[in-house]
Amino acid sequence: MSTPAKRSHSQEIVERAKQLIPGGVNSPVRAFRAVGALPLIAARGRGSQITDADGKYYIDYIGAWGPLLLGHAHTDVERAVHQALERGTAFGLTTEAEVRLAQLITEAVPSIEKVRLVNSGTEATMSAIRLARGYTRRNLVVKFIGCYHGHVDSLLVKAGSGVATFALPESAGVPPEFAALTLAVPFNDAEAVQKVFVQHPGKIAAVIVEPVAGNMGCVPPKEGFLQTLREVTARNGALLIFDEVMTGFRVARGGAQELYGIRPDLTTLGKIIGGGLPVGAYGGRAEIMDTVAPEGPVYQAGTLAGNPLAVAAGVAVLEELGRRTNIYSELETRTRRLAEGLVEAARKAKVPVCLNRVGSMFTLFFTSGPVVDFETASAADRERFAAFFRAMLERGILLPPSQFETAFVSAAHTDRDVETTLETAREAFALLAE
Ligand code: KE4
Repeated sequence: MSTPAKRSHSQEIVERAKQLIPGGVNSPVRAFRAVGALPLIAARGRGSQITDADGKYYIDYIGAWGPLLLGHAHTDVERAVHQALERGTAFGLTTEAEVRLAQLITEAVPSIEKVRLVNSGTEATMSAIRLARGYTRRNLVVKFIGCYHGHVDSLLVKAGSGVATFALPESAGVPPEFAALTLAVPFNDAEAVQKVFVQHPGKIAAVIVEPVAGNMGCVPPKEGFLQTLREVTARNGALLIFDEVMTGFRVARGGAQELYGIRPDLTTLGKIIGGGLPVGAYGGRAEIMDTVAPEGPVYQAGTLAGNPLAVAAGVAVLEELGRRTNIYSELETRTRRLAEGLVEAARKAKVPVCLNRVGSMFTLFFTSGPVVDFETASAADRERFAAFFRAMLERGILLPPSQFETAFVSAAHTDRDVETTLETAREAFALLAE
């Protein structure tokens, strides 16, 4: 009788994790359920590469879901965190470093006159919604179908990311009374937004939007869409919230609002501003932000908000971005080369794809497209995406494990990485075309 194949170290860890953690993961998308593959167990990262628990190397396009603009284990970040660690891990008191991070954020994003640091993107959006409701004294919030703003009860309505990946119309546990306060309209549908304001005059506190959607896969805003949001909210006394947790410092140093020339009332940030450690932030006009406790009546707090280690990593990254002024043009050139190569490889293999990209964030949709909202994103062939994902993974290329996620190129990715990725993609597409 043949002896069962010895389980890999990764498989052993996955089995142990499943005994102790729901699904064996601390965030659903890491379970690789949508792509029918064994979830990766990361052991270490360096630059553009990660190594799994069995010592296998991958060129990484997940990038920790966005924070690692400079790549894994950047020396500036390592040094900054080590130095902060020698001074202690937390004080529950203000430190000079968090004032420095606030300064770097406000210098890069002019619409942010004051900013509050929190521990995650979810905390940032949750706080921004509460602030908008407290400031306007209104209760309704408009969001876009397929956009994901973290696991905030009132925003887990027709959301993207893992909610879309697992085809959950909304999450269990969110009372209908909460969901009733959220109005969800199609992304890129300016008319639908104008209509919802006519239907609910004087009742809408805010519109929250990913200015470049990244959680139904990457979907850029149509010409004029963001401008319409700006005008409609201003005309109706509602706040415009740009959720730039993913796009902040990603698509430009000043985020999507710099790229598209729109000034929102509030902005949420996360990911890159923590350099891979837990940092979120929300900020905006001082007269709005001064409604937040202890200045005003909107309460928000956090034991580890502005944590010295996390802030040290964020400061190191934002200071590096201040020095490397050509980093965004480098990312644009390298990611464009990768995107064009992927589209060409698919064309040669006669596999219909539509690639959406803004700067160094992109998604390869397995549909001829165009993909402009959640409905057209949902038309993508998820089985084909999964087969492509597995073929790339087996050959050492790690893409985000869901058709509804965005891939990221970092400043650590090299031209050689791009060429290796394209050689591998040509093999993977050929397998799909069989
Ligand atoms: P966190 O709470 O996960 O730090 O941030 C929530 C969030 C808010 N807003 C936007 C635009 C986001 O993209 C996110 C989180 N992004 C997902 C990736 N699509 C995080 C990955 C995960 O959930 O494991």
